[in-house]
Amino acid sequence: MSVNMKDSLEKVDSEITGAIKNEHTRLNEGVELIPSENVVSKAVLQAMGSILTNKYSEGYPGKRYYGGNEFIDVVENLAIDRAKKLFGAEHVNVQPNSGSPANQAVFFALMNLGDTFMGFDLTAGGHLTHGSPVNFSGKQYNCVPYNVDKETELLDYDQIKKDALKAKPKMIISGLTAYPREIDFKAFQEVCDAVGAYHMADIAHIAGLCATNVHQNPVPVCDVVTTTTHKTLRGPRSGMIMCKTEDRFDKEGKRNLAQKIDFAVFPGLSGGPHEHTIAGKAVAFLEDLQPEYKTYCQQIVKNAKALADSLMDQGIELVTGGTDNHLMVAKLVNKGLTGKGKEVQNALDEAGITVNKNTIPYEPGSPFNPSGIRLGTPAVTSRGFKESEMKVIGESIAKVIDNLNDKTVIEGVKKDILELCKQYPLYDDFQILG
Ligand code: DSN
Repeated sequence: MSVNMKDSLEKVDSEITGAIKNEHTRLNEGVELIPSENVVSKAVLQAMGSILTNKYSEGYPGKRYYGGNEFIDVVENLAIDRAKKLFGAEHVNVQPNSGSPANQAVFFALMNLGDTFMGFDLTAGGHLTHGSPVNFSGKQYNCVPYNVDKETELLDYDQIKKDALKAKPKMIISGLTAYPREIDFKAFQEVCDAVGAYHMADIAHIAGLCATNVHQNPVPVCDVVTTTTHKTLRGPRSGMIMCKTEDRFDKEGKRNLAQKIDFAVFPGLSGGPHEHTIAGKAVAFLEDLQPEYKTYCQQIVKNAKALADSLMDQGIELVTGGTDNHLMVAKLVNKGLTGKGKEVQNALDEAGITVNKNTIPYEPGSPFNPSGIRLGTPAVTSRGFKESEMKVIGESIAKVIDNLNDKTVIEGVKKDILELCKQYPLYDDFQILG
């Protein structure tokens, strides 16, 4: 094969083209209910697929280690300014490549190795980077986890405060990946104030809801807030850190809080930022600043409540008995499916419904064979689904769960789902860019 730099992807690489087209068909013909996923606009895709991928720009706008960055600075400054406006943030770093590196940078900026912090237990709704023993956060730092109340499955802020007074953490992380209720960031801040800890909120899942005040916004409250940009924010797969300028525990230090965060990202952890992705973030933030985006975020929550109601009407139990945000966790124990989250995930996949197996609080199975599935509405809401479609999807999910090994039922559900999806085509003007 001779390489011609001007040939299209379709002409150059039929294997990658085929995989992209198949993924498009999968998305178009199925219902995407993984709560951490979404579908981006064509404008975001174009920014990410642009020539900005060519450039090295180590450093920050106006202070780069390479020449030729005048237009890259325009891109990065636009992303920063739009994010500040969206969240009311004092300082923003748009360079982390995803949520985990963003969280790692905060650990690096605010703590010394071995320091104690508190994070939400992974099986009850936290994240790997909130102190899991197999992650840098649990290996290199001393994590004292907090959990939900066994009966209510809700966060118990009085208990968290008692635990914090004992543990004396340097930092407390608030945030979620599988907790279906509103997080009270002010209550977490009170705990942090009582024990003299930094407060880091990880809003990767709920960032869009926070930016539009559909959920409490932690940015005015916390020292530092991290997020991914590809979930409810509906931007490219990436991350971001927002923080106060001043470090309230180190007012005389060599660097203020904003400078500590920036220094931890670069040169602490990363080299050249991915400016094509930063351009995608800038475009997404511009979209998120429009009034329709708030309506979208409100619809995410309405759809989640409709899906939760539909599932519960079919006898499926949910963690905490419902949802306040974009996600819910279905418990399979009362269906005789303890430890069978993976089987349910696979059966739903066959029916064209994508969810992920998930642990439930005080999991009786194991992380690899958990007793729940996690579902969420950001992607289906982007597609245009409303409450009536969520009711049908809830009924379809229940049918699969109740007939896990019945291929005829699963085939029937698949047909219904395909009919539903045909009414809401996704990327119908799809073409491979380039
Ligand atoms: N992996 C993400 C999720 O699915 O919740 C969190 O980063």
